[in-house]
Amino acid sequence: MAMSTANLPTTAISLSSSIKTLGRFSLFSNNSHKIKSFNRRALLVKMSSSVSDPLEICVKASITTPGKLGDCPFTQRVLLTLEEKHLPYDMKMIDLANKPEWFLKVSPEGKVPLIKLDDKWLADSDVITQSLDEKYPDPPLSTPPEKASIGSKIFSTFIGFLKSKDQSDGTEQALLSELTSFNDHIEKNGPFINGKDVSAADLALGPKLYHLDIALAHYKQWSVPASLPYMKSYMEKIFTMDSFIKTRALPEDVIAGWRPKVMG
Ligand SMILES: N[C@@H](CCC(=O)N[C@@H](CS)C(=O)NCC(=O)O)C(=O)O
Repeated sequence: MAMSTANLPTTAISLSSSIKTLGRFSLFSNNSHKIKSFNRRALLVKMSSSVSDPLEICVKASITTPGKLGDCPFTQRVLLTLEEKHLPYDMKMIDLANKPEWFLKVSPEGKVPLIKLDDKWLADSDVITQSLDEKYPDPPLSTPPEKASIGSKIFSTFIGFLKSKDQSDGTEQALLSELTSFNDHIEKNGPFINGKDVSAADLALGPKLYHLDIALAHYKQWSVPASLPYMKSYMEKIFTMDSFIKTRALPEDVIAGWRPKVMG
C-alpha cells in the first residue's frame, strides 16, 4: 500500500497561497467589515475544497516486482487525472491473479481501477474520471465532445497488429492509418488533442500509447515511423510529463502483460 505523499505539499501550498492572497485584501483591515467576512468565507470554502483525505484507489499490482504499480492503462489514466488535479491518493495494490475477498465484495466485476468517492466504491475509468472532474473541477480536464474520440481507435488497431501472425493481413496498415490521422490532427491542433493544455482524452490515450511503444518494440521490433513526426513528438511530450513518469508501469510488466495475447 503506497501513498502519494508528493501531493500533500501541493495542498499545503494551495492553502497557504490562499491565505496570502486573502491577507493582501482586507482580512486585517479595520474599516471594511463586509470584505473581511467575505474573505473569511472564501478561505473556508477554499479550505474545505482543497484539504482532503487521500482518496482510496485500487490499482493493478505489478506481476514482476513486489510492491510496484502494475501495467493497467485504465488505472494509469485515473492516476494521471488525480495527479493533474493535485489530489492526494492512497493506492491499494490488487493482485489480479489472486484478488482479495474484501476487493471482490466492493468491486462487482473484480476490475481495477476502483476508487472510493463520497463513501462509495466507483468502477470504470470513464465513470471515475468524469466524476473526478465534476467533484474537483480545478483544473477542468474534460475534452470538448468533438475532439473526445480523436485517437480512440489506436488502441484496438494496436492490439490487432500485436496479435497478428500474418504480415499481409492489413493489421499494420490499419494501425498506421489511425496513427496518420492522429499525426495530422496534432500537426494542425497540437501539441495536445485539445490544443495547448492537456485534457482527459490525452490522459486516456497516453498510457495506451506507452503500451503500444513498449509492446510493439519488444514483440515486433516495430516503432512509429519517422514519417509521423507529430505522433512521435506527442508521445515524447506525454511520456515525459511528471505525472506520467510518476504513474507509469514498469516496461517489464507491460511486456509480461501482453505475452498471453501475443502467444495465444
Ligand atoms: N472499462 C474498464 C476496464 C478496466 C479493466 O479492464 N481492468 C483490467 C486491468 S487493466 C482488470 O481489472 N481486469 C480484471 C482481471 O484481470 O481479472 C475501465 O475503463 O476501467
